[in-house]
Amino acid sequence: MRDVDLRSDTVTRPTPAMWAAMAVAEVGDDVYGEDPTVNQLELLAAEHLGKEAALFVASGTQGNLVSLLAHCGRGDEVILGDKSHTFRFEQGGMAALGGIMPFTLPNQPDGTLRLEDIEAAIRPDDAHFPYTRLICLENTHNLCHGVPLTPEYTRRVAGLARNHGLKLHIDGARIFNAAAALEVDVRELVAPADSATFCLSKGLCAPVGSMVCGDVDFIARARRARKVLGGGMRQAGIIAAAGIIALEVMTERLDSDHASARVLAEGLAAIPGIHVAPVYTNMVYFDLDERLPLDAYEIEARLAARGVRIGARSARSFRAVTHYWIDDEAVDLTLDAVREVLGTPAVESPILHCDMEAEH
Ligand code: TLP
Repeated sequence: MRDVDLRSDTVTRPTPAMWAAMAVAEVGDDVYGEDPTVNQLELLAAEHLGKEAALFVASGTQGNLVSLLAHCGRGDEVILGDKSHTFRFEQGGMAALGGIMPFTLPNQPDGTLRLEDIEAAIRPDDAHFPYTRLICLENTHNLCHGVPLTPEYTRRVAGLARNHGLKLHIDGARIFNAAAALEVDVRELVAPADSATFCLSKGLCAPVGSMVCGDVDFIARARRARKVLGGGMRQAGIIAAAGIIALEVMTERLDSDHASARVLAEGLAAIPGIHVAPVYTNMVYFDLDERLPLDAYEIEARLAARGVRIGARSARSFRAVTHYWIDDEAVDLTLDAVREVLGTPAVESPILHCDMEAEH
């Protein structure tokens, strides 16, 4: 039975080219700055994002944490979205390890923070308050259905940050998906920011790793923060070799994952009782009608028994994420399995299309 795993793009295994590159990677001690493959990856990442320097870190979570530690001191405050990954899913690392306080603002359905909300959240210079130091955005925005943030919006937030002497960080775990969806150079998306992270190990298929990008001074501070977090990785060239392929090759093919997501969404939307959220990139969020007798956890288990893995997010909702290993056949198998579990016959025609653009 073929295994179809749509729980996340984090499940992606390395491509054959990555395995080959890892087998022959030149390595050295990266804590001494002597791993040539890591050094090459860092140069390439900085170049791709249009920043002065870059740092190879273990994960997206570590990348965001070292960025926050490099921008903020203890007692400083960070403005970020209430649906951001950094606030929701990083164990409060900024507070636990950095003494940094999150000031959350409501993420709008399009993943943005309202400029007036940001402005109102910035603390005046008053001994009662912490110093506001940083604004964080997330692009694409995971919990907001994988929506990309535009360069225009990012520039406006950066302008506001600059006017108040604040820094701007972008959690760009999937920034190359944003660039592909918006058809812009990724540099445009991060140029207004002081720092940006992106993940090599999600849709880009590398087995491990993320990059932190920014100016030379910021990266020097981030490097120190990585070390204190135990992130000095020594002969990391083995995994950096896969990262180079992720960056140079895999960033060029993300449109195909977005197309698969649209086909999957259209197929799901045609199944009675399923409501599909707008699809912008590689994420398909969908809900179950209250009248369906099975809950999402039961459906998840029955799909898994058929070799199809989709993550239930609550008793009535799911997220499916497309990636390199999800081809047309995998999408068909998924739709067949969902129909079977819900007891719905395949819809021949006409296919009901959900309007992907409607809510954006
Ligand atoms: N997201 C994972 C889970 O943690 C939810 C996923 O399956 O989507 N920023 C964003 C926007 C992310 O979506 C993630 C991972 C991270 C940071 C953290 O990356 P890792 O898992 O490498 O620490």
